[in-house]
Amino acid sequence: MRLAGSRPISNAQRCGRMLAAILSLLVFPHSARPQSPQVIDVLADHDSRYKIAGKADPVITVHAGEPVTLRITAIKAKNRNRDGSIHGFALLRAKDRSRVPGWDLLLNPGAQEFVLTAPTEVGEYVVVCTVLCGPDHEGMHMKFVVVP
Ligand SMILES: [Cu+2]
Repeated sequence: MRLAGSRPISNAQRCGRMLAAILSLLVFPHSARPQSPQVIDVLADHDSRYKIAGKADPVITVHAGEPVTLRITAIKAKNRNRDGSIHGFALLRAKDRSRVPGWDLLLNPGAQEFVLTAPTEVGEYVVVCTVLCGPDHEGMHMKFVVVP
């Protein structure tokens, strides 16, 4: 692609760019949607740790019942499951460690996306790995908070 500003652009080019911008809005309307789901990026890393960019102590905070898009990149630790999954991502209620339906995910190597609904019950939860991914598997967990 030509660098903008390297030459004066014609009206036809200007028109083309405007059309491209309008088309991108039609094709990708998410940015324009007022109720777009919260996108959460998580790394399930080779050292059996969940990581969130910019957070030393990763915690996921969501609003009760809101739509959530989980984008998880998984990198293999030592072992993989027979089904090929290398980490898990299961949500448990902190008070009794009971599982939250719909939040029991198996992760394959690489990037994957899940469209989920946040629990409707406000409170503290914990994310745990459900794949025996390596020697540090027991330490693979993360805080998860549901706020009103
Ligand atoms: Cu794991």
